[in-house]
Amino acid sequence: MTERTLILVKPDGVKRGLSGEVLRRIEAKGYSLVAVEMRTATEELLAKHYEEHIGKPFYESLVEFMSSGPSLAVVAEGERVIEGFRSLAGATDPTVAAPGTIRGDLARQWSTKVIQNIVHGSDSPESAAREIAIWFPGLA
Ligand code: DAT
Ligand code: MG
Repeated sequence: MTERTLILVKPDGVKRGLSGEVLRRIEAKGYSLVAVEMRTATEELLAKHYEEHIGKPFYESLVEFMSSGPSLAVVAEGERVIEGFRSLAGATDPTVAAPGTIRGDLARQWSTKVIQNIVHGSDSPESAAREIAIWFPGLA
């Protein structure tokens, strides 16, 4: 069944001029872009987006980083796109993310405080539906 996922080019990716490179990889893989919008996330939006991480030691610095500048919010579509984009993105820790992935090729650790890893991708159909509703409330 064709599905949709929520992808973010995070503030580090936008600042480094990598938005186009991420969109290029999504399209080169064969997925369709459904919606694309530049947005600066507020603390309130991030509390919903990162609900599962509230209370963890890195939560406050994660919110500080994620609200530090614009992100490019993207909805992409295709057969198994949720799993497919997670594979394109690579492992959470950019230092050891496999070469060939977005994080493995383009990201690295800059400080011990927060992991900056260029992209977010929904991790399940439930997360995708929830996150698309948060970032694109107008999208059916
Ligand atoms: P992912 O983005 O791969 O789904 P996640 O949902 O576990 O990873 O975490 C969300 C983000 O929070 C992640 O992209 C980077 C940051 N993060 C996760 N674990 C962290 C940690 N132990 N220390 C600092 N930042 C962390
Ligand atoms: Mg996650």
